Amino acid sequence: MTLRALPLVALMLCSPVADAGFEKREATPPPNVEAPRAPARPPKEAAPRKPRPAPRAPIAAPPAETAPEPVKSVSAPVPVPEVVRDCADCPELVIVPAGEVALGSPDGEAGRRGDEGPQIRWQLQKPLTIGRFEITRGQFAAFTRAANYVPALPCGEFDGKAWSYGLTRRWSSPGFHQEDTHPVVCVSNSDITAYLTWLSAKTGRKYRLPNELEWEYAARAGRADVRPGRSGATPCAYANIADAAFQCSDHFAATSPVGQFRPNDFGLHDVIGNAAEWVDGCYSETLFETLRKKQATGGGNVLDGFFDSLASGVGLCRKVARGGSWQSGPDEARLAAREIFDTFSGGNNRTGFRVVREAP
Ligand SMILES: [Ca+2]
Repeated sequence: MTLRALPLVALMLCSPVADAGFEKREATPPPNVEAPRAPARPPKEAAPRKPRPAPRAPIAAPPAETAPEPVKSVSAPVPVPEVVRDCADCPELVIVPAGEVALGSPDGEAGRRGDEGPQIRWQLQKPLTIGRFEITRGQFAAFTRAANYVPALPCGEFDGKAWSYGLTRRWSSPGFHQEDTHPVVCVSNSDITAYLTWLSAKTGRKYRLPNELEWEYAARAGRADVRPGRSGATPCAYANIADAAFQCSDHFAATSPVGQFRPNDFGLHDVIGNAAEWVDGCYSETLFETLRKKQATGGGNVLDGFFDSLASGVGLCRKVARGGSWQSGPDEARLAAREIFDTFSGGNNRTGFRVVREAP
């Protein structure tokens, strides 16, 4: 029972079922956004799970499919960032300034795993234009209509004890109540790639996912905190999390409307909680150590090709989600936490994404 790996889907990819509609890791064909995709067949049998590290507890069990509770108001002033977007219904973007921040977590941080360090000083060398919010269900729905796109891969869900995958859960029916203003979840790598391709074509601008370093820089907003919020602030003012585990109440049992909670100092909302966020690239246990060594030898702080080389050198490109979700307790809902998934062939009902728009 852990959040760090999804072996069932990994094994599914190695089975004949993979040829019947499941994404193969080694072959990532460009998504066809013009024609509907045939629905994938469910796996024929469950594969045994490998032993897992101790789970990060506590974890919220999924809620019943009921309407959300009343929203708690936040009376303190909220900073208003400069917002840009490429069309009326395009994602709102904020411009994160260049600068330097410590990435990763210090040795003594509660809930820390070894792959969050060593802490490094990292420079964002050019401003980064990144989503103010997670992509919403309404935005994703508009894409599926415009592109006639039909996601085909299963969606995972965690019941508080174990993961399961099936075709009954999908972005439009993730297993709990959602409005169009909620972050889309149950999106796979193929789905996200198709969305980004469509949005780029629609706007004439290049959209992509942030990589891990960009994500953490933007999420930290220059701060070394465990999670957003000034000293003494309740986590429930900044994030939709497994609030009972934090001994506060955010009033949402599953996802909430994006922007419901206070932004960080760069104007980004929901960097912790609500939907966890897929980031670009493959997982490396030694990401921070590799960067530290490169910096120490005068090689700078850019890891050009690093993530791609991981994908080509190993059997599976394990994917990473950052920020924790509505289902995350204190260990996962941290700015440095890295959730790892053995494959990205299917999404899950607690993870969505945020976009980056590249400079012209
Ligand atoms: Ca919550």
